[in-house]
Amino acid sequence: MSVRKAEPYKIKMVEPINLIPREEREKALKEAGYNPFSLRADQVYIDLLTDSGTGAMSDRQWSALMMGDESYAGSRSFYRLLDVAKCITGYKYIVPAHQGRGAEQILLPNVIKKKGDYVLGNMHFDTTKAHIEIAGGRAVNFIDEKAFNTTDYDPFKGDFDLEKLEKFIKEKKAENIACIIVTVTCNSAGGQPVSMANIKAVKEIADRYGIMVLIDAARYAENAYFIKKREAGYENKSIREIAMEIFSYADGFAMSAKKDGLVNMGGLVGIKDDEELYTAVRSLMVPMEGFPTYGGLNGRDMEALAVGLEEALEFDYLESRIGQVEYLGQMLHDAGVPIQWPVGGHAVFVDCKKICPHIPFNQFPAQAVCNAVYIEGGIRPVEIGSFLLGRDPETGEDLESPLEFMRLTIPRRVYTNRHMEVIADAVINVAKNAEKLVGFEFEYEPKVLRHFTAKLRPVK
Ligand code: PLI
Repeated sequence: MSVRKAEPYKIKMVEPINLIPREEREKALKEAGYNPFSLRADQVYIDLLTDSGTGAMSDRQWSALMMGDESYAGSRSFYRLLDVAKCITGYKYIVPAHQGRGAEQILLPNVIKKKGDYVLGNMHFDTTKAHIEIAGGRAVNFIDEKAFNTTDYDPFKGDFDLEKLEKFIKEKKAENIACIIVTVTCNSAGGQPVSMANIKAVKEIADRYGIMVLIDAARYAENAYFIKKREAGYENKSIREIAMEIFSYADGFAMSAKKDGLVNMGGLVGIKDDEELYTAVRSLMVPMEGFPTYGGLNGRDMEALAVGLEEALEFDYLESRIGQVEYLGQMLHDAGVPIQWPVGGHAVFVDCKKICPHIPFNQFPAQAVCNAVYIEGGIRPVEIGSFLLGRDPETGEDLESPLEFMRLTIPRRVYTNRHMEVIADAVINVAKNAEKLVGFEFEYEPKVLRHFTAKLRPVK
């Protein structure tokens, strides 16, 4: 009989959290314009807004902070980070950045050579799409249709539709395609992994047409874990070996280190061996992020990241981290709450189209569920649906998202399974009474990235 395992750590420091009374939650949400982004963190009991930069660092990381070398140029901490990142990825060039979008803003303008060039992805994250567009490119998604069927199990719902991808390249011609970005795991589709076979096939297609492949590596370690657990031939490989193979099928990567880097702030760009691209990235970096040996990071941040990158590749850590997300997902699934199935790596994505079929997409059903979950349990989820998607820039019409998700995003090493049970109770209660929920309309709508600062009111 195998021995049951718990979290591979014990807790050395705690941060108090507090559930304010229901009437106060109602008042707080109203004052926040029915947009949980505008709540003060003190008004939140369990914060599931994001897994980005919200994780707990280990004692090894905290002690590494003390070793930070704050030299403007040539910091020892930079070289330490370089050694670790090179060893994990096998890449020749590594450049630090202040976070994921910092990495995108120095890499993408050097890859998108002319206005209107396409950047193909499984499903680009919103900051990636924004940086593609700022650099003059056009972002197109090729996620396999299976991602949109939230009910049926598929081990790799982050996969590309390879046929569609190749057809598009043939139609639009390789010279009009800047690169292909493989986002692992695929956040927007529900934290769903991409199989190694699919990543390899994307690389083969790209090579046939001479197109560059980049990895959006924010959650690469979690993707490697899923490959080990679900893909034949990888069960006996280490997470490190799998990660190295993922990176081997690309020419470069942008990484938000706030996820699988296990730090509160940080990012990286990696370039396999293209010296010309590296030189271009370094020159853009100086005005945008900082001198090439710190890239917007303190020396101490680079030390903590060097340790975090290693810790995130430990199998026991990943098993416990993803196991906790699965624990929450399983409780919801067993209670009949519709979720993206199987559960993704960093979050449980609740299918709110199914919970609130009576709320039209332009009254934001997932936002209605998020708000109700805050009122119910002081829990702050985030909407990933039509509220986030915004309007068509040409017609001004609200765009309809294919999926209306409430994302319950689990920070790394922060909450216990008891918290997961409390979250499940609140979500199950809300789902049971969902027919009473109403949609929302705008009181104030910002022109860009509206979901962060919009103010809403319930539809009468
Ligand atoms: O938040 P940044 O700038 O460190 O990283 C941007 C970013 C890039 N790619 C992917 C796949 C992301 O998920 C991502 C950021 N994600 C956030 C903030 C999230 O809440 O999911």
